[in-house]
Amino acid sequence: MSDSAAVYHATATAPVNIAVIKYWGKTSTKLNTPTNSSLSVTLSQDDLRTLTTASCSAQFQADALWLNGAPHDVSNVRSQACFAELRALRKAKEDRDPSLPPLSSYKLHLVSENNFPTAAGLASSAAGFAAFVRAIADLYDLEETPTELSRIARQGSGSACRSLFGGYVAWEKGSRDDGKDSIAVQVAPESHWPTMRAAILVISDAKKGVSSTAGMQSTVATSTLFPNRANVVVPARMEAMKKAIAEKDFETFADLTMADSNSFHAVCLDTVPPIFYMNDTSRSAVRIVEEMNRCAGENIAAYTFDAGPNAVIYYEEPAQDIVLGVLKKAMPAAIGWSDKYSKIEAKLPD
Ligand code: 2P0
Repeated sequence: MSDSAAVYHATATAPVNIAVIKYWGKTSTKLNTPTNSSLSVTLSQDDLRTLTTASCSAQFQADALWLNGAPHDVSNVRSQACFAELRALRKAKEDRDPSLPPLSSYKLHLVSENNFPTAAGLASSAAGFAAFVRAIADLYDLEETPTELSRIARQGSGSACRSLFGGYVAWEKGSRDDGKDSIAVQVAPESHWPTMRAAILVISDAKKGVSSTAGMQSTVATSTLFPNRANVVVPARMEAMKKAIAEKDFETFADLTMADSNSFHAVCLDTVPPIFYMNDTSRSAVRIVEEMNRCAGENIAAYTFDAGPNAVIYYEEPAQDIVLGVLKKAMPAAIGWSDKYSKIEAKLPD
């Protein structure tokens, strides 16, 4: 029986993920399907996560979202696509069991908070849309698997589909015209590689100049390097990365991670007009990690950069003192503005 005064609630969290094989390019902006598959490592929710409470009630007048305390627009097509898909699943459940309260017909209120500082310069859309979808799915008591929900989160923000899981996650681009097989799957749980660690080097907290959505569309339209990356380079790297993860082969994991970051930034540079996400300080971090690995005689650290200048450094726990020690010592000197330099060490989940 429904109760017109009742307010129904569910709370969920979703982690931040950092891609080691990058998503960059869409085959359909409407469906938000990618030109290539991608693979990410999920960071610890202790350090970086979005917490979202979803509520619904017959009393609510409109769908609404508050993000870190401020009202946020949900009239955009991406939020609307997620609402519509989740409501359709709930409606089907209510049709199967008419004793359920008709939550699919109620307006939704979402309250969302990040536990990481905005100054970290991290794109929060991945964790944000993943928590959005997870919280509503829990409110609606949906039985869909994380992979099934990833298809919905993808329509909110591509990288969000990978944040429905912990550990190592592949977003398989799919081949269907309707995008139904463009979904995320867990390649390995976090417990598979317990020594894996990530550190985030905050180089700038400035908002990025070119949004990912606009940047990738420009790259697809203009870069002559891009088709080779999407069709040849990345498919081979996806397989090699899955094998490296299965074998806990950090040497290969690091080679592939650094190569793919550099390939992604190369196609950005090859875009007309060129897109620069890395800056001189980012390039210093590249040189330091390359030199550290050369001196060690093996890869003890791997850098990767997303659509901004900040570095994520992967390493294994036994190398922590040397990797973070060298970075702490070298980076302030290298960048000369240590007051603006900060770091979050994000341990992966146990
Ligand atoms: C990634 N990035 O794989 C890549 C690497 C940035 C560089 O996914 O348009 O915010 O919302 O689907 O997911 C950023 O793109 O783009 C991103 P939309 P999204 O993590």
